[in-house]
Amino acid sequence: MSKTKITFPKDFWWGSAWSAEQAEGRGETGKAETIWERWYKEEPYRFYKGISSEVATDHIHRYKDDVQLMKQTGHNSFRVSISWARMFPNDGVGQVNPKAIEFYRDLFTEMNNNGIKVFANLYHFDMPAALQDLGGWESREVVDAYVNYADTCFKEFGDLVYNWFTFNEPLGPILGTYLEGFHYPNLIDFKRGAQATFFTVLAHARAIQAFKKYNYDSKIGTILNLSPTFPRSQNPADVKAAEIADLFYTRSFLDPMVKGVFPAKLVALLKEYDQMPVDFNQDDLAIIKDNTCQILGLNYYEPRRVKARLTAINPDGPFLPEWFFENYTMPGRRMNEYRGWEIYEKGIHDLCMDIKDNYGNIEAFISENGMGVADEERFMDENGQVIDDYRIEFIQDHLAYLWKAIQDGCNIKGYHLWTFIDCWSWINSYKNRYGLVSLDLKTQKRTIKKSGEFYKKLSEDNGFSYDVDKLI
Ligand code: BGP
Repeated sequence: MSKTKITFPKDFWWGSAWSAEQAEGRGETGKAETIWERWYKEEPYRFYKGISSEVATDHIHRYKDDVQLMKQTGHNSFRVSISWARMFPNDGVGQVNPKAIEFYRDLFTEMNNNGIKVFANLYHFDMPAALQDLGGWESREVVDAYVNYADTCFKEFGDLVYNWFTFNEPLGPILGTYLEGFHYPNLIDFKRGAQATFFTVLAHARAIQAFKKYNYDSKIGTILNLSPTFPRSQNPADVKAAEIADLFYTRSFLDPMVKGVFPAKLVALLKEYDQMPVDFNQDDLAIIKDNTCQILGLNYYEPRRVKARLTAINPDGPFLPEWFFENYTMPGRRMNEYRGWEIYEKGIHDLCMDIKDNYGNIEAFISENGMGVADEERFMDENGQVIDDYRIEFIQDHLAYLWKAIQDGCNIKGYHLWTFIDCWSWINSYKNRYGLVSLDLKTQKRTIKKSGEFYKKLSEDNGFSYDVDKLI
């Protein structure tokens, strides 16, 4: 086994990401209730160990120190999300909150002054609850409110932001809210989900339309969670199952947001099953066509493996994508058992190649990738540092395939890990820790993990030594 130094392109973006609801804590600026706060009040037992987002990682009070920690862990860029509920504390609409503007301007200035580029995302699962009551993403009124929020952010923070993003993982709230029951208000209704999908895409396009009038140097795009889809076998039934799963989970947002059109095969399938959204028109479609991504963030965690259905569907049950496939458990797969996700590092290469070959090789970067591990105190040394060699290995193995994708011509500009300091993970709360920096929940003390030290060196060296013969 011989190791060679693999080097990334000049000015590669090394960093990480998190979101407002997961990190900031409520604070004293004033903030509308979000769906997460509402849901916690109604069903606290749905959240791991009953922990809410009330305090989270208390970034709202500790952001100056946190920026120093970003530096100490090698960040030259970092993605935050801006809280819609904080910007518009009156139910997500009305007067903008001067205290929220002050907070984000201070944070972004602090980051810039420390050599950390600001990647600002607008929507990361955190709908103001009052707007959810109006129908959330099923409502045109909510799309209008979002565009107003987006436009306000462009105006107030445009001079401080390097890259903008309209949404993080827009598929997440659709799955969570309408199909799988892990986002408030937990409806099971595909057709309503299709409407919410359409309006999410419209909101994205209208935000880009609003952004263009400022003529900033920065770019705007979106962040998608994409799992390359693999059929169990080349049996035509398995291949067809994989193609349909891929339409639902990969092409549904990727095509309209990057190419400006919905995939014809998906539309035909929804028509056949009477699952098309009801409210859409030619003007909407023209806006979507004309306002597509200038940059794309790729969140990669796991592959999707599927097979043809073994059992018949219940025709009286609600329509779901699973009518067309079953998930396939590949013998011998490696798992991150804490999160229940397969570890398959080559998938990052396959994903990037798809973007190169089928999406015009649009400028892209890995916007999330990471490994959540439970009970990391087990791995603490006598100084309280988490010795997370498993995370370092996970990062290196993925980066090696990302490097290969770049050698193969992919237009990849950076890598952001999920996450910076351990943060609140929705219904999983603080169960799985993902950070380069550990968090003591009782004291809010932050301690750089071994992976945080590794990450600093990685960023300084713009690469690392690896046995590239291992790559397939
Ligand atoms: C992504 C989300 C993040 C983050 C991450 C880890 O899907 O964009 O917000 O939470 O996944 O997943 P989880 O928190 O569910 O373990």
